[in-house]
Amino acid sequence: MNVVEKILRAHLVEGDPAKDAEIGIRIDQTLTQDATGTMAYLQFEAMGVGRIKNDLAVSYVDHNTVQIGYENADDHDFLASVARKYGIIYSKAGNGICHQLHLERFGKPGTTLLGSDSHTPTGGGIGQIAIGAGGIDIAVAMAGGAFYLPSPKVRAIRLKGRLRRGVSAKDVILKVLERYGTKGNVGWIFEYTGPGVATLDVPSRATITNMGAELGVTTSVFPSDDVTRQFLTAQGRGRDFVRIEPDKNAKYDDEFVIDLGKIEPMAAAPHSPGNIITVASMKGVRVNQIMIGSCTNSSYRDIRTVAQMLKGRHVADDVEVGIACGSRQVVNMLAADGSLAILIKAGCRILENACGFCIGAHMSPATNAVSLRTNNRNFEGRSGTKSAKVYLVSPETAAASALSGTFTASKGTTPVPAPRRFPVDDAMFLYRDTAGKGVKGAKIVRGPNIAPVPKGVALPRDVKGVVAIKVGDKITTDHIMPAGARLKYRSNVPEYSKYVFEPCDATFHDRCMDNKAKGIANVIVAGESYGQGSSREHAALCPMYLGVKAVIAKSIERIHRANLINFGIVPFEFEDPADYDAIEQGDGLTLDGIRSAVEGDGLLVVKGDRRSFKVVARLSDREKRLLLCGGLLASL
Ligand code: MIC
Ligand code: SF4
Repeated sequence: MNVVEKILRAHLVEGDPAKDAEIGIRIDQTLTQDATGTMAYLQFEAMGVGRIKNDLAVSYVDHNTVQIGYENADDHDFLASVARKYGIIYSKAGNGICHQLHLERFGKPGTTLLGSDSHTPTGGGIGQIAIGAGGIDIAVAMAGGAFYLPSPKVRAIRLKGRLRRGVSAKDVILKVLERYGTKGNVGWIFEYTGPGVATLDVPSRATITNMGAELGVTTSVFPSDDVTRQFLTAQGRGRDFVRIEPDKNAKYDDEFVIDLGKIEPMAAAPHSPGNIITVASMKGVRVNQIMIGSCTNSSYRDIRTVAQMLKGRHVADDVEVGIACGSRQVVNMLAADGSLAILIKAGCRILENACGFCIGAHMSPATNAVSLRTNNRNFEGRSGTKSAKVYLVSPETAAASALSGTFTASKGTTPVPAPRRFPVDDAMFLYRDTAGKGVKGAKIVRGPNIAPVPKGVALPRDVKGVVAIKVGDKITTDHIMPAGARLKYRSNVPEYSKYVFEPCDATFHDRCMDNKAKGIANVIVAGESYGQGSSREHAALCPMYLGVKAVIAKSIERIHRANLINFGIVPFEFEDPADYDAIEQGDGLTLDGIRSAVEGDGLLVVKGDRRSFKVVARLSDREKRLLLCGGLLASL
């Protein structure tokens, strides 16, 4: 067996992984972050379970930490009170970014982790099957329920050789993205294997599995080997180590070989993590801003590397350089070894160890600026500046470019050795003593920013609708439900719903509310790979609130498709993608017999104003049940 099979088989509760159908797995650990967590816990509360039923649940606060106005702070208080009541560990704002912290302090090889954040696969760096999902799926897992996924196909990414100086893990994952792109990978898990694996430390492995999210795969995983053991031992968690390696004759559905020694510094050009170029091809082009950090590249290894490169030098006059570390542990280590002083002296702006710039919460670049960033997404406008050109690069490229003020490939620096002992301080993880048990009768704190979760209604027999919006290919959940300045409304669905599709068409909300008032259903028409990116279930929940009953797309990405079903929106695909061209925004659509189509084989003939066309929703029995009663919450 390969690593994926070993872990999935040990957690299987339903289905047969050998068949091309849905399987159900037991979830050992869950994580949430504040921006998706409030909704996840409101839904958990609505399930009426007295305390968590899985092994470990951690609630992190890392996204909404800017606290302009009362909303973010209201959310934090709510999350802390929920954690105490239900036996969840609470990570205070300032402790760090969920994925970095979970890797450091909780992730265990051979276990399953479900997180309400698409970069949860960071845990794959220590041999964990770590999957991103919508908040309500996390709520179900905390209540002891299974998580369902299509039985995965496994691709071996066979690594050989060793990286050259100046080249690092970010360049490896950009190479994989160059080969496989950001669409068409739904249902796959990428398993890293081969002799090159042993040359990569845990933070590097985690960078690679983290950004596997951009491929749209279910998750990515490395084996758990001596390097993993060393990392866990240095974190004082040697007891959590188990060895999990593929059998000698392990089989895979496909294979891709990468010679690490041949990789050169790479970049993802605007506006997709799949637009891959080499740094050399941009040599000399001026850069205005450089942001280092995010859950992809914010480990001690990464920031120490940057400090070594900036030592005794100063960043170019006309660039702005910001650094956000992944955790308090990282900051403490940099403070202790003098790196922090080097970075300050070099003219870097030291930011809070949180998501911050990555989610467009602050540090937006200037109009038309070129911004080099070590994070994982460069969707148009995500930085907060629509006209900015964001390139994703390694910490080495970022540091070399900070010094020159232009795109510069790094010549490298002395490799940072894996620390023998990390300074462990868990003081900002609260409620460890009541973890798993909770405090019966504890009060939940609910400020005015915490609104109740709306419930879906049963799917009607027929639907009379209208194309409320027609969008193109690769529409991300950042297009559907923008973050940045709007992020603070995450706990208030009626308010947040005002911004659905704001980056594409700010009139969407009003149009939908008008239709809803007239009893006309809203339908979204989209191209390929609809719903890429973030796990935010609000991209389904808010459209549900606006009366959206169906999405008709050429193809839909995994997490978003699951979220649509969880909120009672039918995810149809065109039988013939060419029909997409024959539909316009504003067209009337009649979906007669939609309920019996969902009950049956998912096939439906839609009557449009211009002509009729066929759509299909391929659904498991479980998914059919959810859709028929109006979503997961309505089904309970
Ligand atoms: C992201 O990187 O897009 C986010 C913000 O972390 C999201 C979660 C969210 O929208 O809250 C993700 O990756 O799932
Ligand atoms: Fe936070 Fe950015 Fe990572 Fe999302 S991708 S979890 S916003 S650091």
